[in-house]
Amino acid sequence: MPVTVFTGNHDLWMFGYFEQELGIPVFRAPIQREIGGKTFFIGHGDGLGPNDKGYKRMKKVFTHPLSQWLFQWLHPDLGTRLANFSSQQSRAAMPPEERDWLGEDREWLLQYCHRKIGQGVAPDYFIFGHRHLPIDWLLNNGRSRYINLGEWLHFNSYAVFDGNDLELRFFENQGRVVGNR
Ligand SMILES: [Mn+2]
Repeated sequence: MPVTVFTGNHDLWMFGYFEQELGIPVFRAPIQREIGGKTFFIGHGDGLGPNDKGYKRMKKVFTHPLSQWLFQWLHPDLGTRLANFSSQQSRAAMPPEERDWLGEDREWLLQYCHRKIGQGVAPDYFIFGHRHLPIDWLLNNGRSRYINLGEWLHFNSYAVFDGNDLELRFFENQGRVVGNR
């Protein structure tokens, strides 16, 4: 089965291993693809939209070769501890029971989709993760949909494209999709 990986905020230091050893393509920025006559705009979703300025700054630092060079001089005991700490910080920032729809003005990825549509990018599906909430939202051009895949730790949610339409599903779990359709 072909696998494609999109790096997100937990994978900023994913380098060539998947591509070189496993032949799995890795994308570090959103891509657009046509699949079965439908158009898809796919990405992880980190650092997109109007806000999240702190993360955008941090991403610049983390992806800079100088920071990566400096980090490799830390003793692995310290480096691993630092990496675990920073990763837990961001996971704890949004516990599953608090993951409610924030409203159209506070959902950054929704705003990102609308901005893209304003720029003439109007795929059938915008597909993101990162928000950790299963979302299927009809956008304001009346045609494009913002799909958020949710996540696998609590909701077990995923999306299936049957060649005609795309649907969010839940594996062995009663799930709820946030939507406006
Ligand atoms: Mn993320």
